[in-house]
Amino acid sequence: MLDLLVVGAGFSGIYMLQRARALGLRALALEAGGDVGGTWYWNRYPGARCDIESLEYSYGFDEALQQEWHWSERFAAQPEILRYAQHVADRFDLRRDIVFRVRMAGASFDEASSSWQVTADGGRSWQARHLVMATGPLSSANLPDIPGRDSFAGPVFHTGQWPHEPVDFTGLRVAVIGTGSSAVQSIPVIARQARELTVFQRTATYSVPARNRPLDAAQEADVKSHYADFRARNAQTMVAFGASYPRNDQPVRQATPDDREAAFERRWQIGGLNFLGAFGDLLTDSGANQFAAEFVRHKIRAVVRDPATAERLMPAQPIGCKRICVDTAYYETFNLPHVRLVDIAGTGIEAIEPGGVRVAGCLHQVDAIVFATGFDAMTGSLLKPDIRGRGGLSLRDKWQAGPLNYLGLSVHGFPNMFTVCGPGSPSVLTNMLVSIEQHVRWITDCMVWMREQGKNGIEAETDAEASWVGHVNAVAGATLFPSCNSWYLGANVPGKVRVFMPLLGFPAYVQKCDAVAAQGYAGFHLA
Ligand code: NA7
Repeated sequence: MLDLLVVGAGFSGIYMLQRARALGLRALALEAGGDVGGTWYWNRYPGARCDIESLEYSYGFDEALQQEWHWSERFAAQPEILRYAQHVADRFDLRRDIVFRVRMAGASFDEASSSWQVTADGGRSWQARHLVMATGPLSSANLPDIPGRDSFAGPVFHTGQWPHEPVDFTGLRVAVIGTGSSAVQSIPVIARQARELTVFQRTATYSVPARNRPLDAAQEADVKSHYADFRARNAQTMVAFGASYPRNDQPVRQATPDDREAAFERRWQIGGLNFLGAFGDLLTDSGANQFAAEFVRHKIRAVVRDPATAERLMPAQPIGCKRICVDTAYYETFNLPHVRLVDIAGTGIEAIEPGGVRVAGCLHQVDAIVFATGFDAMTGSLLKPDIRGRGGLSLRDKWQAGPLNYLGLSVHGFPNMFTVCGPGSPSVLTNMLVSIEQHVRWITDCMVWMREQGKNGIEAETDAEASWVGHVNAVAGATLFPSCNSWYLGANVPGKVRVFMPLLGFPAYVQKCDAVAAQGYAGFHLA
């Protein structure tokens, strides 16, 4: 029997494998893709790029690794991040314990042996003491069920399932549906090829310029001279990144109008997600938020020449309650004569027909459709396989009213199952690499502790998980996050229960996890 079976060989899965092996645990990983990389294996759409800076979006667990790897840009593009994941897999010889092109079908917990029986499509199966779901919070594509969707005569793409072979839009009329991060990154690149580009927008989005550039050699050398300190400082921020641009805790109304605009402008010029760190209350006070929102709307007006298009691009929701986008020439792209914006707020898309996309009775003729419609976030990839815990309890049934778990790590009724960056943990509200490393360390330390203590079963207690979900929602409730229809709340998927899933605040979460472990895994039942 394996000590652990890991599902997924993205950044969570490969580090889980590396650390388990280093601690003398027998581990195997299953991966649906043909190689490591997870998100960065699947999301190959034009313009795909990380919105966390390269020097931060990388592992810190091995000093030699972080010294030897060189990033070429401030924000790395998908091919380079994929090469990095492949490099890590080679460097630590991880591929020999990864079964590729195998998709988990289900798993069931056997009480007698206190172990998991995991099955894959095609009928193969494995037995393991622990099941580690390293399936990623944004890996289950959301392909909306639009009438006639499958009748379209031309090629159809989803940004999160992009083909491996090159896609050439030259001379084609292309539709992009959605205006989240994937759309904002791909639209300017697709526009360079397409003959016509029509963007279907349900909710206008706030986007801040990336100001991407080649990585500065002096900055790289400086960070590498004290990499551990650099990472530790980042891990002490709420979001586990961006300590180089410290958040100004001052409330926005304490600043004079000139100072306020100057602070926003400074961050706009720096570029990237740190824009919302300009003042301390932008995500907690809707009046304060309006100042930042209006600043961005003003930028949109200044860039987009056609006033009607600029108006349609103007977001109305609080800035930041949906993840802000980081772009290169997104708004500028709408000045190109062959790019059009179709507002579908209120109407939605009526139908997809062989020749195009119909909205409010009007057929927009296109040759190719790109769905940039996001993911069934946080729970989608956990609920796709049929996971059965003690007594045959299904995870889908257990989570009918939302993902009930403790620390985003463990579910009552599902002993010895851990979720890496599961709902209820900071995950997508942080630099994912930092959260991944913290979870992998915590989970593997727990397994080693169990081995030393002669325990063969661990699961969250019911009280602990109920109060944890309450805590996650209370923390979010003190902010503006729940005030719009974001995927954090599951609002982007029709019929999904509305529960705020990620936890805001990395340092407090780490403290809590450490305290739980120090108290002999308080809130967990051990067998
Ligand atoms: P997102 O951010 O969920 O964006 C998806 C976009 O697709 C968004 O504009 C949605 O509009 C739109 N959408 C979703 N369903 C539909 C339907 N049925 N009709 C029209 N438009 C629709 O996904 P991304 O892939 O861009 O980014 C996900 C994360 O990956 C991102 O936050 C980064 O962390 C990396 P809506 O806003 O729901 O009205």
